[in-house]
Order: sequence, then C-alpha cells, then structure tokens
Amino acid sequence: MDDGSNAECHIKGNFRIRGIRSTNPVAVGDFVEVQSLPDGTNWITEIEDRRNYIIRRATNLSKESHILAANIDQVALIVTINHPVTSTTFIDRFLATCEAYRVRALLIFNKIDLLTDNERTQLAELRSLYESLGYETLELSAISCQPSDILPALAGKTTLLSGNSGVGKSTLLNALFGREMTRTGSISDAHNKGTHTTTFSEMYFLPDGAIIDTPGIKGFGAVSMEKEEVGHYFREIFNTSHNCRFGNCTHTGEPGCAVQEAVIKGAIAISRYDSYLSLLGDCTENKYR
Ligand SMILES: Nc1nc2c(ncn2[C@@H]2O[C@H](COP(=O)(O)OP(=O)(O)OP(=O)(O)O)[C@@H](O)[C@H]2O)c(=O)[nH]1
Ligand SMILES: [Mg+2]
Ligand SMILES: [Zn+2]
Repeated sequence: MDDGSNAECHIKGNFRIRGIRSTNPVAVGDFVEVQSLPDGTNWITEIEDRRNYIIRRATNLSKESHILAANIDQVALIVTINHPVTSTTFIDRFLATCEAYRVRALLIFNKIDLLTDNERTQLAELRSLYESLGYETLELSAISCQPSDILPALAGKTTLLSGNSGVGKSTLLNALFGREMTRTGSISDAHNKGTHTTTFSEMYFLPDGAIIDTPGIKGFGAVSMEKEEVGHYFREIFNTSHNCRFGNCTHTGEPGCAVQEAVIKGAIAISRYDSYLSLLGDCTENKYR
C-alpha cells in the first residue's frame, strides 16, 4: 500500500487486461488501485499501464503468456560456471531477450569460491567477452559477500533476478539484506542442478530500489522472434551485418557475409555465433508447427 504496508488483495475472476492474453492478470511490479470494503477485504480495481513487462509463454505452443514481472529497470542474470553449469547459449538467449524487450541486462557470476583454476580462466574470458559487448558484469560469492558488493549495481532501479534453479538468486537476496528473507535450496548431487526452491516471484524493497526474486526458469522470455529480427538482438552481429553484401543476410552461408568473416577471423566469438544459430533454428521450427 502507499504507506509501505502489505495487504492481501482479491481480484475479480473476470478481470482481464486489454490486448494481453495472460494467465495472470496482475504481476509482480504492477501498480494497482485497491478498494477496501467495510468487511475488511481488499479488491484490485485497476492496474496501471505498464512501462514494460517480461512475459513467458505458458508452453511453447500456447498463445497464452505468463507475465513474469512488470515495470522493471534491469534484469540481473545470475550465472554459475559450475554448480550448476550455465551454458553460453542460455546466457546469449537471455541477453537477446533483454534486447528484444529493451531492458538493461546485468550479468552476475556467482559461486566464484567453488571454481577450479580452469573455471577461473573461463570466468575471466566470459566476463571480458560480455564487457566488450557493453554488458555490465560482476563476480561474487553470494554466501559470503557484503551488501556493498552488490548494492551499487542495483541503486535506483527495480531489478529482476533471473537464472537457472540453484545458481543462488535467493542466497544473493539474503546477502543483500543480511538476514534470511527467503528460503534457499541445495544442489542435487546426482544432477548438479538446483531443486526449484523458490516457487513464486516476490518483490523486496531496498533503501534505494527494489529487487524481485523469481523461481529458477528455464524458458525465460521465449519471445516469439521473426527470423529476420534475431540478428538485431546480438549487438556485435547487428553492427557487423551492415557490411554484409545482402541487406537481408541471415549470416548462414550467403556470399559476402561480413558476420561469417568476422567469426572466422575471431572478431565475433564462436559461442555467440552458435547461440545466434540456435535462436534462428527455433524461429524456423516454430514457423512449420
Ligand atoms: N559455495 C557457494 N554456494 C552457494 C553460493 N550461492 C548460493 N550457494 C548455494 O547454492 C544453493 C542454491 O541456492 P539458492 O539461493 O536456493 O538458488 P536459487 O537460484 O534461488 O534457486 P531456485 O529458487 O531453485 O531457483 C544453496 O545451497 C546455496 O547455499 C556461493 O556463492 N557459493
Ligand atoms: Mg530461489
Ligand atoms: Zn551476413
């Protein structure tokens, strides 16, 4: 509520937002108007226009979408080199989705206390790759870090925490507040994966800003992209594509393709190009469903 207190609110069954077919009419981050009735119940009467929102389709085939969060300033993707392994394809798909939503992305590499020498090298390479593309990156150990290690990156913003199950989103949140705000779970020994401890999204207010913990999500923002669009969401591919011979080049074997040339020369990382191809493949598949 306006005074900073929490209130349990109901919503009418037929409440729907124009233009969006969503499984949840109200999402974390929404500003709403609430009417309090004499019987003590509170009813949401109005949802204010959203500055932006991040959606996830309920399933790949479904036209209904789930609004993950609304009115956010940046998304922090928590990445672990190991325990669990986060693939570069996952990171790049995530970043492409943020580009599509025009939402700022921040990469937080967590669990650096667990890294072997090889994994440390990998971390340094990945940070330098993403920094070179203009993404802000951080590295830390959420189990032992201080709020001051993270707060500057969150100041003045509403940040959505995202990342695979078990990467430490809830642990990071607890570190920020210096006490247990939310439950954390262990990594399964058998699968080196998280166990989906957080089951719904929740917003927490910081002295300057807010942070939203979300359940570990596999299919974050499976936005439907047109094949021609995919290249726009990879910054270096987009920039290089201006030098391709054909304006509609998909960078998959056309003659005079500047992107493929840059990949061969090492100016564009192979991991990024692979991720591009993987997203492109999805578009082609969806078309023929
Ligand atoms: N060694 C180490 N373990 C960590 C670190 N951060 C988190 N963990 C552990 O990783 C496990 C998973 O952490 P959570 O915070 O529950 O992960 P989550 O991302 O919230 O997972 P979901 O809620 O399932 O999406 C817990 O056992 C944490 O203690 C870290 O920096 N170092
Ligand atoms: Mg969690
Ligand atoms: Zn090309």
